[in-house]
Amino acid sequence: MTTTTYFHYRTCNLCEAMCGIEVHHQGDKITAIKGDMDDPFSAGHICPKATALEDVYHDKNRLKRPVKRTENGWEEISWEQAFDEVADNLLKIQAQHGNNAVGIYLGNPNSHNAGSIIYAPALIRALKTKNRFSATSVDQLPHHFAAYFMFGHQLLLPIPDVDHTDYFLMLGANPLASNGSLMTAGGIERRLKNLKNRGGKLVVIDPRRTETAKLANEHHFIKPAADVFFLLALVNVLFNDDLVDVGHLEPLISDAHIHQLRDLVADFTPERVASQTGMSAGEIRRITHEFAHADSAVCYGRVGLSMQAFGGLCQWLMNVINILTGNLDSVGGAMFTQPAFDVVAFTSLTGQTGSYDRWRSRVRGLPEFGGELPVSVLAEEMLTEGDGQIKAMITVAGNPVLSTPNGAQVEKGLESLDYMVAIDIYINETTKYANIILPPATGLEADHYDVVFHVLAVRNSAKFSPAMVHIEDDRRYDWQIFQSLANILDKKRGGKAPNRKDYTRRMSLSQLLDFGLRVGPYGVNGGRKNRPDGLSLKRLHENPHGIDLGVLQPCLKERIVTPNGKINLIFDHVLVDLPRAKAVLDVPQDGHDLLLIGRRHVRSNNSWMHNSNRLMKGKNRCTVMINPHDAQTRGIDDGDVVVVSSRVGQVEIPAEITDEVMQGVVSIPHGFGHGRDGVQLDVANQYAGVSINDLTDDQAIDAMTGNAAFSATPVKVVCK
Ligand SMILES: Nc1nc2c(c(=O)[nH]1)N[C@H]1C(S)=C(S)[C@@H](COP(=O)(O)OP(=O)(O)OC[C@H]3O[C@@H](n4cnc5c(=O)[nH]c(N)nc54)[C@H](O)[C@@H]3O)O[C@H]1N2
Ligand SMILES: Nc1nc2c(c(=O)[nH]1)N[C@H]1C(S)=C(S)[C@@H](COP(=O)(O)OP(=O)(O)OC[C@H]3O[C@@H](n4cnc5c(=O)[nH]c(N)nc54)[C@H](O)[C@@H]3O)O[C@H]1N2
Ligand code: SF4
Ligand SMILES: [Mo]
Repeated sequence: MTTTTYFHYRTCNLCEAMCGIEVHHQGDKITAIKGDMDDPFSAGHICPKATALEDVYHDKNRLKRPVKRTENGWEEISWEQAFDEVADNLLKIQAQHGNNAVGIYLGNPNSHNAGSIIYAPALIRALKTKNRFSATSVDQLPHHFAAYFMFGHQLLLPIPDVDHTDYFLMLGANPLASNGSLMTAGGIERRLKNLKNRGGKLVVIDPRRTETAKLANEHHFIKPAADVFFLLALVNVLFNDDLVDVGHLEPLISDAHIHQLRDLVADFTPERVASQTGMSAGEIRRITHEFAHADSAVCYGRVGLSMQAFGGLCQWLMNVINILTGNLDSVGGAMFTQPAFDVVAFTSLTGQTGSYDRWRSRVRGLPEFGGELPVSVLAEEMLTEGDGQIKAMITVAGNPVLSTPNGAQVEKGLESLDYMVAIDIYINETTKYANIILPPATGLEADHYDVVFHVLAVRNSAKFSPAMVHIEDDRRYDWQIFQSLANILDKKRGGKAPNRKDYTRRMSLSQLLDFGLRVGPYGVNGGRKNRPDGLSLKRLHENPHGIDLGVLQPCLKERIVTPNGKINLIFDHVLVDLPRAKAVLDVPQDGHDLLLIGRRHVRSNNSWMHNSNRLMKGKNRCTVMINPHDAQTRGIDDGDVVVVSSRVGQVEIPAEITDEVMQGVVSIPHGFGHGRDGVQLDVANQYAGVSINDLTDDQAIDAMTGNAAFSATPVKVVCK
């Protein structure tokens, strides 16, 4: 055992912030994890989760080799046997019931894992199924939807230029807890404080006075899922008060669209929307004027705005507001990154810019987007008998029992399957239903490059994280599992040999990363800034803290991929959905009891970081927050266990009385609900909590995009 301390530099891949970390280790024993002060992007920032990478690394519950569920419990088996059995069982089911009888669900950590992002498509193609699902449709699908229809590519997502903006209008996001989303910005608290220090303004609109709201110059409560009306009124004021000025965007916008837009929002005056939103007409007008008059401004909204009944309209409207004020693709506004490994350019070249309605779900008839169906239909596709029913599932780095709406129904679905495979590192609430679990080597053990989050960052940069340690010969990385399974499925189908043009079938992760960096915009072998000292994997190896590639630059003209090269300000779905909003506006609000929203805590990460003692100890975080007025009228005292019930289920949970949540609103964090039979998470089981998704409704979706509408689930709360 070595006693020499080594310093290992890498990027923390737990959330979207891309913080540089410095891991102190003696061989494979970690002695400390600190922020990397020399990382040009995050400049030393980390959150408490970074140190928990050590806990995941040493976690006794973490699986390292394939396991098979038998009558005598879980038994370790070889990779060869595991791949063989998995392929045989899936192919048998497909032969009997058709290709769509096998479904696949990809969870959030896939997007934080270079190997999964690059290699999962090969497995998906090899499965030949249309029943593909992912966490996208319980998260950011409306962002992709708006980007696809407005800019021509589902990944052309505008990112707030937080480091240069003068006015940040933020809705339904709490970056002080989440560390920023679709806004990769290591050290977001520092960046927001800098914004205030340079005289800028941060305005937060949220049904809860969050950590971020407390830092802001202004916070306004808004009724859950009423944001669409606030945003429509904002556009209305822009037109009526003559504040529209698209500036440099003029060549990209058609006048006809501007005129049409003015008519579309004509009814939504601040006065009309005041009672629905809970915001006064005067405040809405003042915010609009301040936004329009700021030297630069950006309107940004995250999960609170996409996980709701009008998620699609909200994301469209936020783009519209940035465009009408000339703040899109402009310094201090909403900008587009130019990443070194440019997935947007690659996929544009191959025509994979996005897709819509090429097929529909069998039971509810919901359209696919980007090759995936909304995960809200997953349970009914497993449980409804008939041709095309899902009989087998593969879950990859996902926990849909805890993270998708009506989780109890998903659980029933998984229980009813003929066969299930999980590619995962734990036996948790979802993977316990698998017949075989294939566990990858991951985290500190794996090479890493943030293929996704460099595309969503507030600054252009590139960094490669090599594996800290060598893994044993009988371990596999995610990318190797995808590659092996895809190849073995093809081979057993007896078809042609795998397509040699599909590089992911035969090249390693580092070969593909090197290739992507070389031909990318900063690469040695191509791109706009072709130069001999350009990027390659070797260059990144030589710069372990990462390489800064500069501030975001206006670039939409070069990056937009709509057929006519213009921004599509209005698209058909908007015209279909606006009347739905109008109808809701005209209905007097009542008939429900309280409206449920979610929340995040800086020491949680969705459902899977709860097995770290240092993250879990302390005050119980799985509580239902309730406003003092609502508590009093129900005779609820702080700490009382209450029963929260919805159309689909009920949970018992301690009440936390606080005026942080607005009257009429209650909040429960997601990702809890451990401690169930068969779950092998020793620490998480001690802090079990209950699952908010035993209350959220699989029938509640955003009609435009199919995204789950978690926010504003109607619930009753009574004393136990
Ligand atoms: N610590 C931690 N960090 C994380 C995660 C985590 O679980 N824990 N998860 C990661 C993931 S997967 C994601 S997608 C990002 C999400 O990143 P964020 O979107 O910043 O996440 P939240 O903290 O949930 O913020 C959502 C906010 O929306 C508010 N809200 C709810 N409903 C409404 C509504 O109808 N209208 C308005 N205006 N606001 C509403 C909530 O009160 C909450 O403050 O965070 C990532 N980072
Ligand atoms: N009510 C409500 N529900 C929500 C949300 C909410 O705000 N409110 N948030 C939603 C959002 S934004 C998201 S993104 C989803 C997340 O939903 P999911 O992605 O389904 O859930 P996670 O909790 O992220 O589960 C991650 C799984 O990946 C495994 N894992 C971790 N690292 C690796 C790895 O490197 N390789 C592999 N193969 N497996 C790994 C973990 O063990 C765990 O099983 O939840 C959504 N659900
Ligand atoms: S903020 Fe995110 S990336 Fe940074 S240390 Fe925490 S979990 Fe890791
Ligand atoms: Mo997410």
